[in-house]
Order: sequence, then C-alpha cells, then structure tokens
Amino acid sequence: MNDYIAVDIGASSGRLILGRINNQKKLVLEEIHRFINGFTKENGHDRWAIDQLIHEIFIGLEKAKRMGVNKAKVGIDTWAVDYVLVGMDGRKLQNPISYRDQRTRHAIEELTGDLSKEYIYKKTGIQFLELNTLYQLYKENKEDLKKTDRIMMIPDYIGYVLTGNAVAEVTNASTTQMLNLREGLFDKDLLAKVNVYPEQFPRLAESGSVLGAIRHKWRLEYDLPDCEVITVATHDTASAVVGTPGEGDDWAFLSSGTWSLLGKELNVPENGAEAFKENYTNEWGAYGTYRFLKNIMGLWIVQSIRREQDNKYSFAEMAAQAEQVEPFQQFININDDRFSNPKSMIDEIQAYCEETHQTVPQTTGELVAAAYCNLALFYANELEKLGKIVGQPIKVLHIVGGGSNVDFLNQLTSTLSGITVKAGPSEATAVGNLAVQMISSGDLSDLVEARKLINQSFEIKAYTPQDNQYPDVLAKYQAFIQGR
Ligand code: LRH
Repeated sequence: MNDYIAVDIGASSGRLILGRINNQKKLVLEEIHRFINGFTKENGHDRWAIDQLIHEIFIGLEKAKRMGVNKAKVGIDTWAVDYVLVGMDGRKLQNPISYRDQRTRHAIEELTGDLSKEYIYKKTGIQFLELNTLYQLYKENKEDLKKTDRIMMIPDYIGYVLTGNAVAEVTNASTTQMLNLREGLFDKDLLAKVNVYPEQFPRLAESGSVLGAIRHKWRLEYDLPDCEVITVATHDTASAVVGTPGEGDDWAFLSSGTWSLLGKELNVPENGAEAFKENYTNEWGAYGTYRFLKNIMGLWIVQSIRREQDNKYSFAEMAAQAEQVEPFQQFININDDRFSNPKSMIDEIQAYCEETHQTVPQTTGELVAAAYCNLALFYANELEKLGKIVGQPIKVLHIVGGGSNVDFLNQLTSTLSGITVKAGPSEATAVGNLAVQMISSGDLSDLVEARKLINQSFEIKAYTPQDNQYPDVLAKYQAFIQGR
C-alpha cells in the first residue's frame, strides 16, 4: 500500500495529513503539520500570503520524511474562487486577493446589467455570489490582466509551483462561474465580458489525474520525500463531499467549516427556474457528479467573534457557554452580506438585532447562541427547499468538517429539520483528498468503495430529532426571513 499525504488548506488553517489503509482495512489518519491561514491588507486589498503557505507545505513534507515517509502521493485542495495572476516569466504578479475583499461589492449588478442573470445561470448553473471569480476578474486591475500569461486557481497554482506543470482542475474551475455546463469548457462570452481569453487558463483536468513529481530545485532547498502530486478534487468542498459517507440517495451533505455548504450530490445538474430562484449552485464534482448546494455563512461568524475576543475561549468553551443561554432569542439572516467581512462581527450582530427590534446579545454565550441557533434555522429551512427542488425529501443529513464536532448545533439541526443527522468525519476534506489519490493509484476501485471504507474507519455520531421542543420556531423564522 502507498503512503498518501493530503494537503488541505482552508481560509483559516491548513494541514498535512498522512493517510494509510491498515491491515484491518481501515483508513488511518495521522496529522503531520498544521498552520494558520488568513488574509492581511497589502497594497490596498485583503491578500493571501501564498508563498508562506507553500513554505508550510514543504515544512510539512520535511516532517513527513522525518516520520519515515520516503515516498508518497500528495494531493492539494484549498478554498475555491480565488486565483493567482502569473506573468510571462512564470511568476505571480502579486499576492492573490481574497474573496472577502470589498472590491466586488455590487459587481453582480454591474456585470448583469447587460448580460442577464438567467442567461449566465442557464450557461453555468452556478449561484450568484459576489465572491465568484467572474466578478473578481471583472474588478481586476486591467494593467495586471494585460501582463497575465496564466490565470491559475489557488490549488492549481500551488501544484504548478511544486511541479512546474499547470492544469485547471474541474471541481475548482467550476466555481469561477465561467464554465459552460453543456460544452464542458470555459465559456467564451463570459470570458470576453471580463477581458480574459481561454488561452490564459491552463487545460482542464479531471480530479484524479497525475500532475507530476516535485521539482528538483525544491529538493535542493528542502529535505523532501519522493513525491508525486495527484490533481485531486482540488476544491476543498469537492473533497469534503467525496469524504462524506452517504449511502443510497436520500441524503444531503453539510460541509461545515468557515463556510457551511449544504446540498445534495447529483448526477445531472439542476439549473431550472426553482434552483435559479433559490440561488442554488451546480459545482462540478469528482467522477462526473455535481454538488448542488447553497453557500451559508457558516462558522465564520463564530470564528470572527472568537478572533475579536483575542481567542480567549476555545470553540468548545464558546459552545458550552451558548448552551447555557435560552435559545432562539432573536432571528438573524446569517447569510446577509453585511456579515461577510464586517469591521466587527460583534458590533454587526448587535446592530442587526437593534435595527430589527430584537433582544441584543451581549455576552459571549449569547452571541454564540444567536449564531448557532440561526445557523440551525437556516439549515432546516434550506433542507426543506432542497428536498422540494430535487423532488425527493431529504432523510439524512451528513455533517462533516470541523463544525461536525459541535454537538449543540448538530442536535438543534436534527430537531428543527426533523431528520437524522450523522456527524463525521471531521477531517472529511482531507479524507476525500486521500480517497481520490487512492482511487487514482488503484488502491480503491471507486467512490462507492471509498465511502464504504470511510464509513468503517471513522466514528459517525447520530442525532435524532428531540420531541417537539421548539414547535413553531421554524415557521416564525421563515415568516421573519420572508418579511425582510
Ligand atoms: C469553502 C469554500 C467554499 C467556497 C468558498 C470560497 O472553503 O471553498 O466552497 O464557496 O470557500
């Protein structure tokens, strides 16, 4: 059996995880290295320190070697939509700008002034979010674009720096809102609208293809194992869905991290009128699947509260404080753009409650309770809609990712939605990353076998609805949201 390393970098942290299938036919994970991530203001924009992230990958690979890994496959996944502009000399022009940067405010309205939203949705099936690559490129510095030889999504760029080989992996490329669903290629009209050319993107590659070996020059600089980079499902959410142990076809997934991505895996995209109205997306998945989902603000709200309090409490402590508070004291549309990157999340939540004449949360417990209760309400509301759009009620919700450890939130979600919640694995993204490498290398046959392995390797905790504890809270919430 091979040694496999997943490099999984999210908006707030990154990690390298070693995965092996042991003699009992279980997937065993070992954390090799963990580091923080975040954007900082640089040159007038919120930017990612991409060289530092790459350096952390090498530090992790050096650690792997010290742990006895001499030869490994490596897969890289990161958050979606952001990209690096690479100049004619093969180097990045600047550090990449974060999707939370303010530059795309109102860009959807501007761009869709003469290309209708329906037209774009029919072509791409992708939800309208200001953070999409399409709107970021629309607001890109025109001089920089002229100097750009290649536009590379973050994990593609990292793979390129490591190996010298450039591809545009499909799961992540689809989040640009520039892939044409029918043609399976970048859409010429949409590219023209933002002044870029198809030739500026590397060739499209499927998840599971081989990218290449790590360049010799890096092996002179760092003490690395012998690594072959596999182009996995490079969008972290795509990897998380691969790593979700769903069985049958009445389950939905909730990838719970900085974002909450709630949806269903489909074999055929769903870009009809109802999906358009509800702003659901059809991101391309591994092995010809589609991630039909909605982006929900997620743990970002709790992460931001924590950061503003100088990380005084752990997430577990914050959840424990929230549980002491009377739930559902206020309704908040947590997907309101105002929570995307406010100066202060605490001030923003309090201002929202004041403006809507509701109880203003003050303590950490009250603030976190407000966030979790409204996340659970949002999930329950979406699960209902999702079942209607796909024409089949959802029976089980699989929650994966770091947020699957929050018992309080899992239980509320099950009770409000009236269905079973299955939580875990919390490292589903790394697990999905590893699974694609294992399929690509022949150690696993396909997605079904991979999910069986995941099911038998990790503890999956089940939550069932508690008796009618909050009988009319969801209906009241729905009325509140509709009225806004
Ligand atoms: C989650 C995620 C999500 C995208 C967002 C930009 O990390 O990749 O799927 O919508 O970041």
